Amino acid sequence: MINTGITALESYVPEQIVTNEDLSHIVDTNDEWISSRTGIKRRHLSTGENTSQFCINTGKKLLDKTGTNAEDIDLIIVATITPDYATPSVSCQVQKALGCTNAFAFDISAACSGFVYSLSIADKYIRSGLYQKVLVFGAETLSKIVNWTDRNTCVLFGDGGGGALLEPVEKGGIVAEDLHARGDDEALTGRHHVVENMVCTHIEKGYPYLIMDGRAIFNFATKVVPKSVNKILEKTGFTLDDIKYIVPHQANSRIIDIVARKLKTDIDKFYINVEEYGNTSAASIPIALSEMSEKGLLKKGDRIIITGFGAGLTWGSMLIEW
Ligand code: B82
Repeated sequence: MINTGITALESYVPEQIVTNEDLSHIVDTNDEWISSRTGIKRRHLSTGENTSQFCINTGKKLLDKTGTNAEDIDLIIVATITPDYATPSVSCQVQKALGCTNAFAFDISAACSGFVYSLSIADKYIRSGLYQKVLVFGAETLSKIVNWTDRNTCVLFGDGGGGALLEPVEKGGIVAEDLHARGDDEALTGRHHVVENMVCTHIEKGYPYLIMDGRAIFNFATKVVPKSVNKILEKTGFTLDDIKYIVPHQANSRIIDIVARKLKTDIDKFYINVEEYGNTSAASIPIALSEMSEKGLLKKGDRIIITGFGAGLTWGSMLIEW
């Protein structure tokens, strides 16, 4: 039986750091307001690099680190809601830049759940036995779609990317998943592309930025995330004592506090780095995993649950064994 393992993790975030104090000079806000409601202290913002560059830099590190030849990569998946172009896909830009001439490539749009969805897809290709080496990225340049005059949203988001090399393993790896979507809920939307052409009779007024009903998505996240984590435990027969870390999408530390309380587990089981990067949507889980790997927190035999939730609405969790 073929399982899918994560054999390497890397990330790349832009160098420029913008603190809450820095933001207080462009909108009416302050560090106390932002950090007490979100846990965010600073975020990395792009000074010009686009989403593809975050993936390319991450991908180079993954190939170097593992001694993998670019031509041996079979598939590249990029989870993003902020691609450089409508077409070509970010994954095709990565394929070209890394020289992965034998890989096919596509992007996935599932907002903050994008990395979990993409791992799920990669898992099926590898389990089929037809493909062996898959690069999966989550990367965003959210600063492109944030309204920098809206103090309620512009303080929340950051830029960056992370990724993983996935390969067949004999045991462990991706053990279980629980994926969902609820398209009828529009509490979080971003950049409306309106129809405008010579036969269009009614041109809608678009809004080119992220919009969120904070309270509504907060309630959504604190309801579905504990349920989804419990579903994973139910499917596998494990309890939270068998799980070393829960790695949630880094949207807001208050969401994570409530999820921990509802799961009746210690907050220390959760890996949290929202303080440093803000909300980077599809990039938040791979950046967190890459940091954990760098710190030596992911040891052979460790089980973790990753859980993504966001616009769509979409959400999903996965149990991965190291
Ligand atoms: S908030 O609405 O302002 N709030 C909750 C009542 C303050 C604690 C808020 C803030 Br500020 C920041 C983020 C959220 C939030 O709920 N975010 C999300 C929830 C579900 C899915 C995705 C997100 C996200 O921000 O990516 C609420």
